[in-house]
Amino acid sequence: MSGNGFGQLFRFTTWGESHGPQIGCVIDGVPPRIPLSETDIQPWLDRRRPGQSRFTTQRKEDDKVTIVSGVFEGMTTGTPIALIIFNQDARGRDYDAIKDRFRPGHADFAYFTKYGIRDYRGGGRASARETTMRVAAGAIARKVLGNAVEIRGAVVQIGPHGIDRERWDWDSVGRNPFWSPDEQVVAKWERHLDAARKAGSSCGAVIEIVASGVPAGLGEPVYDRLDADLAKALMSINAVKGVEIGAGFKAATMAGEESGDEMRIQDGAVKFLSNHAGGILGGISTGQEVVARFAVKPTSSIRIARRGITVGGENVEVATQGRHDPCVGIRAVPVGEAMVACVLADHLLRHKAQCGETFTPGV
Ligand code: EPS
Repeated sequence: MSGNGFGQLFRFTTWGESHGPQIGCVIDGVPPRIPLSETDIQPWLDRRRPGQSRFTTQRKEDDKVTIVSGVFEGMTTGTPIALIIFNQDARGRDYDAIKDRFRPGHADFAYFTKYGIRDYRGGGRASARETTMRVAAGAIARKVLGNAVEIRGAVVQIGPHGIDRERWDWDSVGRNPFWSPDEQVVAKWERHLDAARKAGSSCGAVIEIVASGVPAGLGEPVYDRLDADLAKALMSINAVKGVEIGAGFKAATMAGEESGDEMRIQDGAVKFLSNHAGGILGGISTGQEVVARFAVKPTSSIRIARRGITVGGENVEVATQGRHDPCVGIRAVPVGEAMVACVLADHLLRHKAQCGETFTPGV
């Protein structure tokens, strides 16, 4: 039934609307005795927060999180962890003009068709505001995974302009407003975004998430393969229209002898000579970096008038005011990282429950 929860052993459920009073989540299944406080969660939320550059929505939220249950004297107790954030800059009236209109490409038509009622204030439940709590859950997932697992993300394409992978530098990602690992593409992206913004338009993006230090053995074949769960997790993010693991769609163009990652034992450990599999074989992590990409469509709430319909069945023109990201894919980087963290934490707990510690061949 209602799909507001994600995961099996590490399970989180989010609630709240974009222009309602609060948003929150409950995370169940977190092992006891993990040190946890708001300071473990806040820095991740600060990376996603709106209003931090001219290339994102100008809505100002401080996204200050409070832990309201599941932690005692700085330690998780094994009981549900509840988190809450108060919306500070909600402005539902911005949407009065479109309360009876459906925006082309927006979830509002589908929500109304399904439920017969919708919260028209912004995206309501379908707003990027909801992703705040995914990031909060992801911060706790990172604690479950421990420091040996590192999950990082970057934007690799905005509109039609991709990065040059030869220039990939993780240190660049934190130095520009686009999370680009290629500093030289930034000027081009700036021009593209400024033009879209000024025209009242929007554009899409591709984000890549890389998780290193992931132990071999995570993933539950055949239906809960690690890659299947990652695809679901990333596809569940607002505006995502495509997900790839490793070589992804390019794998279909490769020959067998090129695609399969060759293996060697080196210094008593398994070494793969390439990573087209994205760190996953048979739905199970191999110990290589787990690599996933997802495509975010252009924001559908735009100022350019487009053909839409009303609740009453009239043909109208729809233009959206309000504060929108000209490219919501930019702020999807911390969200993608968080979803990957939640999937990995869930599968770590599931793997340990069935198999105990990991068996590594050749060691
Ligand atoms: C967004 C539009 C606005 C933003 C939102 C992203 O939301 P709504 O359509 O619900 O009014 O302000 O971002 C946030 C509030 C947030 O916290 O991420 C958009 O179109 O991209």
